[in-house]
Amino acid sequence: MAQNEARLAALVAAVIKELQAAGAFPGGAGAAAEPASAPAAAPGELTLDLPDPTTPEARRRPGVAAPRDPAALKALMAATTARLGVGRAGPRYTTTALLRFQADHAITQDALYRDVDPAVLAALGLFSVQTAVTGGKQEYLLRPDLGRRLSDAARRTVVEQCRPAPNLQIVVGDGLSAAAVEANAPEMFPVLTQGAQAAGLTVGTPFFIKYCRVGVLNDIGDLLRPDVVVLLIGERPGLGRAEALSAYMAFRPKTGDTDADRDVVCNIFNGGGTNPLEGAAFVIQIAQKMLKHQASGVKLKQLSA
Ligand code: B12
Repeated sequence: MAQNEARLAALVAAVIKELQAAGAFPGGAGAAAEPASAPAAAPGELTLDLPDPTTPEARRRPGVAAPRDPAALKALMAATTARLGVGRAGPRYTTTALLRFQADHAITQDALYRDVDPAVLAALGLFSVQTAVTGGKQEYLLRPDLGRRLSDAARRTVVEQCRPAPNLQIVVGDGLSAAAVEANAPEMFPVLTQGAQAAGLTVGTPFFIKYCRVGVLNDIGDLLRPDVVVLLIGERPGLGRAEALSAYMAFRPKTGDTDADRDVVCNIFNGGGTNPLEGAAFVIQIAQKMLKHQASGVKLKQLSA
């Protein structure tokens, strides 16, 4: 028994030594030295003893042991969010690359499953309503049809609280990423409202829709009769990229309309996408175009070609 334990301890020590040599732990002799880890915890105390693998610096740190052209590799990695230069351990990922992959997956799951921070909505002065989804995020994911319809209570609230028939109705929906709404809506809102006013457009009462899908545009059109509706909604997150917001737009949407009647400004986020200020300005331009041609989607493209 004691002999087995001794052999196991020797095996673990050998594996740790190997991982250190491969650079998996801070202080190891591998290609990509990580920053120092947090101090050791007192016994029984939980602590994070690995550096955050998702910081921009960590992402840009090459994992290739001996690149032929280190400067070119760094430039290549800085040019894209794709996973380049992650290195390998034999035919496998390095531990660092695997941990980053898992951390990015966690970021994606967080963005998808959590709710938008109520403080962000309050700061934007939005009241909240819900679609016909009643069974939480799981039902929202499994039943897109329910996310395209406002609940009966939501219909009443919207009619009671919103100014009818504005030129521009702004709505925010959680969609597939709470992080996207939090990261971009606060920057977009002032530009949207001021841009609309400068263009001489009347703006409706904005509100927030929980468990929202793009197709809910039709209900909003039926209830409020706005000329143009813009729905700011969280896009399906990618690995480690959860802040991308879309602005889906439609001219006088109504029951039965499809995506062919809609337009979208996508990939709105700072640091690689359409920045939110530009995105908002673009939305106002499209709204003006929709009003001019009294159309949206494919019809608008044909009329404005
Ligand atoms: C998922 C997706 C799809 C799925 C939608 C299926 C579904 N039920 O979710 C499928 C594969 C069908 C699809 C098809 C198309 N898509 Co698409 N799609 C996406 C993707 C990856 C995510 C969208 C998302 O998160 N929406 C938010 C959630 C909450 O919305 P939802 O209500 O769940 O789903 C609706 C929207 O996704 C919408 N939708 C999806 N794509 C498009 C494209 C346009 C122009 C419109 C108006 C609506 C629309 O359709 C869904 C049903 O109503 C985006 C990439 C991105 N960065 O956003 C591209 C993206 C939106 N799609 C795009 C395009 C071009 C198309 C197509 C026109 C491709 C083609 N040539 O056929 C078609 C048209 C779709 C349509 N509905 O008529 C482009 C739009 C570019 C632009 N600015 O015009 C994007 C940005 C991809 C890209 N980078 O090129 N798409």
